[in-house]
Amino acid sequence: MAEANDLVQAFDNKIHAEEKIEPKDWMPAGYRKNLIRQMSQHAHSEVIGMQPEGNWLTRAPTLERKSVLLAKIQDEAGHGLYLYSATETLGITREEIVQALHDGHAKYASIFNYPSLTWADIGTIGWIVDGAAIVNQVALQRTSYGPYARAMVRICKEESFHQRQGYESVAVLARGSAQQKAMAQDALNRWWWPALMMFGPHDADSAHSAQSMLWKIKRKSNDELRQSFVDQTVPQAEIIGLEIPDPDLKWNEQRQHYDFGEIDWDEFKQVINGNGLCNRERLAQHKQAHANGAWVRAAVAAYVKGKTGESGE
Ligand code: FAQ
Repeated sequence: MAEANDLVQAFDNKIHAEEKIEPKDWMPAGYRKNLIRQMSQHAHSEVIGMQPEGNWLTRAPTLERKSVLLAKIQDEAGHGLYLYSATETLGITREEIVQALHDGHAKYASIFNYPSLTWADIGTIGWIVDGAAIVNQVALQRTSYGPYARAMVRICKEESFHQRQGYESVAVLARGSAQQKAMAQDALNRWWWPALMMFGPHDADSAHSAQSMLWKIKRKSNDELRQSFVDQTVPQAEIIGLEIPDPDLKWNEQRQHYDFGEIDWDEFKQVINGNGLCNRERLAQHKQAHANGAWVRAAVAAYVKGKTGESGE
């Protein structure tokens, strides 16, 4: 008993002292479970997030845009891989993590259940979807679990490039022909509210926030992060002459922040419960790709077994 209390005390002391918790350290079962949940969902988001963009690879307007888009999508796959590996350090296998996605037990970011209808959507995803992801992930660089925090440092560097290329692409459309500008505005109209939903429910309605903040898994609350994103994005839209689709958006001199309208939480709930526009398509495509890759996994396992005598699974 005394020993168990010592372990809890040592864990609490580390959290308090801003030291990282590492895979071999003792940690409360709830901390481990919560991290597996958040990190695996984060990994799934990176991987599923490749789909709306991959859909435009063959239709990119120039060779340069195509190369940039290809590099970005490959980066997202890399982010998924770092995050799956970091999650595995918590004692769960990749197979179990992927199975949870396929069974519908694990979520992924709601935003990727919206369709990318025009080329302007691709720039807009870079600008505001990666933009929202960065705001969240910069805070997560200080998360208390070492492997997650370190993965975030590299991921943030790459996401910054994604955000900039997206903003530049939208800026080109916004100063192009009237039709191009209208296409950019239409994309912003459709992606703005889903981007705000990426930060999750209001703090008061967030199931995991209170405990995650105490354990320093989350360093800023859902609402704080959402506000930072709005504050940084509104001036960016102004510079390129696009309008944020929110009649309630207004600078609040007293708060020194933008006030903004209410999110459609019914839509959010529908999307995270599997009923968004593309949920079924996204999951079906993931299952198909996973099945297509079975022979690669089998070949790797056979290779490792041949070299080391271990199963490689
Ligand atoms: N979508 O109690 P909370 C990217 C769920 S990466 C779906 O507030 P929490 C890169 C939540 O899981 C984007 N589900 O939850 C890229 C929970 O359900 P559960 C991904 C959501 O964890 C760009 C329930 O609602 N980033 O975009 C969402 O404390 C472009 C209650 O919510 C991350 O994952 C949502 N938006 O806070 C790739 C960052 N919001 O698990 C390609 C890491 C909430 O009990 C192209 N994650 N839920 O079944 C986080 O920071 C947190 O998990 C939050 C949610 C803030 C997302």
